[in-house]
Amino acid sequence: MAKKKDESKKIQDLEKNISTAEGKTMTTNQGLKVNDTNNSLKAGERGATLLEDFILREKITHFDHERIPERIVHARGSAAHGHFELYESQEKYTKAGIFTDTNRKTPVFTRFSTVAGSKGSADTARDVRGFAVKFYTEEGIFDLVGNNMPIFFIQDAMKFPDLIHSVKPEPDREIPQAASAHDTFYDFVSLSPETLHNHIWVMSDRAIPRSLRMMEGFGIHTFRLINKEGKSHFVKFHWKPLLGVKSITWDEAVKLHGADSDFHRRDLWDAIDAGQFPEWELGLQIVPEEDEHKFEFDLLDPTKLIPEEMVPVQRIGKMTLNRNPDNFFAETEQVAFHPGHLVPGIDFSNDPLLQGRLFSYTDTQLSRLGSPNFHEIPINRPINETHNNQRDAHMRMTVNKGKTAYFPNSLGGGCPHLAKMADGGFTSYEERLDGKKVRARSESFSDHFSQPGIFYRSLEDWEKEHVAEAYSFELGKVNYDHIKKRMLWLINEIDKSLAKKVAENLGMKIPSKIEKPINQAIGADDPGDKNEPKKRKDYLDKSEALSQTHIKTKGIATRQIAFLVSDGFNHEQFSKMKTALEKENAMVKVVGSHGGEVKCSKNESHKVDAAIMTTESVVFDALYIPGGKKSIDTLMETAKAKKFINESLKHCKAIALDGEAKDLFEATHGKDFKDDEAVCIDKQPSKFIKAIAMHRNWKREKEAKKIPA
Ligand code: HDE
Repeated sequence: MAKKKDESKKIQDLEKNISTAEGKTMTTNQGLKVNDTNNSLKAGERGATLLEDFILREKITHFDHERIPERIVHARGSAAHGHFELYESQEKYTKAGIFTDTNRKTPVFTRFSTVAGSKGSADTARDVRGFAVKFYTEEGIFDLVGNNMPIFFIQDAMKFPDLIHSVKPEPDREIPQAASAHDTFYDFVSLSPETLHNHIWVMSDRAIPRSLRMMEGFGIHTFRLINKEGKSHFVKFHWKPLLGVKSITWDEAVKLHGADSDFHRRDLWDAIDAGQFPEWELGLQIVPEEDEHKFEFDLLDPTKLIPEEMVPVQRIGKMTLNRNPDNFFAETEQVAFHPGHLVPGIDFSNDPLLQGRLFSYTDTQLSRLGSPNFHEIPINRPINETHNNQRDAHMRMTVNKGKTAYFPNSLGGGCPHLAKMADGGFTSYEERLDGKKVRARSESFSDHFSQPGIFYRSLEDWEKEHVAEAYSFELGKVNYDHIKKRMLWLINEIDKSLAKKVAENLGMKIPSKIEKPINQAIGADDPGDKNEPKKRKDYLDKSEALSQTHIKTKGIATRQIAFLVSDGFNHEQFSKMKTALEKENAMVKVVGSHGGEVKCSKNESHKVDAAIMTTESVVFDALYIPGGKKSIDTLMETAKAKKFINESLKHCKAIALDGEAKDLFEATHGKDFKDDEAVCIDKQPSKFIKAIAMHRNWKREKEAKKIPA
């Protein structure tokens, strides 16, 4: 296959395995030409099938074994290829080539995922999103395996199976799928206060993103950067999306489960397909070693973030995703990430969660991909050569030549020989460690209320409201009062006003005390134990970076705008708006009262992208309805058209109306929102563009919530 010039080294590498059947003859896996793939070999036309039919046997056998185990967590994912470019050398902190060489365009493969649901679950579940980036560097693979939230639920890897068992469907009935709103999860959370910080993020809109392209990513743990002189700095990794951080409402998330359960997967694919490549800047928070203990929290505690006010995020480069995979299974499913895939210049910290992960990721590939040779699968193999004395095992692809598979050897000329440090040999950071062997947790890990408090206080009122509603929804699904009481007590420790709202919604009282100290999960059963949760400390009132409102974005590129029309719509208004929006790279979709084509006032035919009965308002960002008496008369009789308007209002979206469309608006709850900032009646397209760029007019929400749509 001819190589295109701009293809990365990784794409060129993958091409060795890419196969296309275009113009080719069908064969068996053994290369035998096949002339009938529809009928098995039989003893007579109506007779029994013969065991000797190797063509049937091969086809069925392969099919019987097509499935591999889905990931135990992060099973549902979507991925894309791209590259990473560095703005400025970071040699002060690290010797890693990707962070020092500004001439490189490092190929990446990035997989986003939900955590709890199965492979076929809906995209808009309330959940953390995985954000895993595989860098194919010249020095080997570097995987940055993070999430879209900067903290994790637990502090020690030992608790991971418990956390996941509690959130996954309950083992007796296998219910609920891809949802945390159930008894076992809240039983666990309410007994493990270390979960509260990540949990409040999950209750926020960060857990229901508008798009995978509009979420931040975080490495979470503290890592180390090591420079040429061997000096180490602590570092936290951040991904900042250039499209900003945007979310949908819970009502939309629920409706999207049915309207388009592949909403995020489709959105990522379509954007890349349309040449609208999503971009993220990589940010670093650097902490000098000598500052390790200057914070109110422990840098090794993965349930804490470093507020950007304390350590600013320095943006050092940009990742662009510009190519969809060719084959979901071969690439997105078989890609194997591991936080232990490192390159010289980057190293770990002693974060006990990270330390456990270092074991888990290779281990899980053995059952998921079936062999220690998973690194040979095309999507997983590095772009630089690999040589060592590991041999054989299931599905070995490499044909290793020679007699020797041991070191040292003289028969193989001593090869592969060891790398000299000057030639890029890896060495672990020489950290001095002095301590007793103990199964314990540091007391510096026992503040569980302060950072959830900072997060909540940092939110705008509309975001706070969503958090309170999410807690109320989730706890409302819990069947046991004692679990809800424990949760209310804990929420009250985070923020009294939040607990009050949730208690009211649940029709319960906030308990003034609870029967037992809550930290049994790590053995802190007795009052006064060092791991007993400490009282909240308000060392920071707010952190702007935590609210979506302060994350500025420009433009409306890739936003999906529904143009609701029927035959006879006003051509001039339609065209003026369409041209203006498309100039801004928004995606205009014609939603017709019927499928096929609609005729405008000039009697020209326009292709319908979706008939109104096949789509829903929730898949769009904004709504435009041009005038035209005949068109509006038809829409007036179409109940779904009114539902479109009412729902768009309820979800605080931008709406524009021209001419007679006003009458239709008047016949809906729109009549109460004519003066709304994001409702544009007979206005220039520029006003609508501004309204779409707001993402949502949250100021409308309090009133709009009353719309029974
Ligand atoms: Fe994972 N995690 N994890 N995790 N994780 C996996 O590895 C695990 C944790 C994350 O798109 C598994 O290949 C343990 C934190 C992502 O393929 C498994 C612990 C963070 C993905 C595993 C954690 C993550 C995974 C399942 C606690 C954010 C999907 C399949 C010690 C920093 C990667 C696989 C992809 C996947 C174990 C905690 C992120 C079982 C034991 C913290 C994004 O190995």
